[in-house]
Amino acid sequence: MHALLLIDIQNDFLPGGALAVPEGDRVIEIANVAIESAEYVVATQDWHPPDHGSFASQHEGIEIGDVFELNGLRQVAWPDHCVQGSPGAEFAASLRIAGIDHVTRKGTDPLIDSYSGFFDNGHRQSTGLHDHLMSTGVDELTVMGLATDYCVKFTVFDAIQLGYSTRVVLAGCRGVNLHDGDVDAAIEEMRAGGAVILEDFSPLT
Ligand code: VGL
Ligand code: ZN
Repeated sequence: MHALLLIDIQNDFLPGGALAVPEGDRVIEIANVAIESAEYVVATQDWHPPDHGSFASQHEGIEIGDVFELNGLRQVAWPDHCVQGSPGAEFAASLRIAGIDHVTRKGTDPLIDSYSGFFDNGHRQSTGLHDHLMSTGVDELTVMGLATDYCVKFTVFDAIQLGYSTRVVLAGCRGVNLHDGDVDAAIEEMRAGGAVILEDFSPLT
């Protein structure tokens, strides 16, 4: 079975949000069209405790955008974002939320970040998404959402490694581009890894 996998379409990643992705709001209408035609829809939700270790605010002398070591892993320092229960962590208001069949929350452990919807950044713990998809009979994924160069990219890498046939719809993705070229590089890495990269959404069948 085929599923649509929506990555982190949350207020904090939209223009005006705490970790605003340029044009992040543009993905919503594409996601809504995709939800309409999808057999099954899963959404990930970045869901951090207020003291999450990826937040620059938790570390003396570390500024937003700095790279530092968190629990043995390379970590980008982010502004406080997607704090559990806060408005910024909610799905975008205009997203067709009623069409979402299952939500996977990630980034809940304060000691480790989780860009991928499947595992934390150290592949130490799974989020349960793979088990859920397997038990639902999902073997093909169409992925879109935010941000192309972080959570979309790492979710796609894991999806391919886990054996899912994986499509990425670029019109439904936007990236952070902390450094010029990050988004283009992410797209090439996903393609090289085995993802089918599509410019625009078109329903299967
Ligand atoms: C994300 C940075 C930090 C994302 C989440 O959704 O791509 N990026 N947390
Ligand atoms: Zn996050």
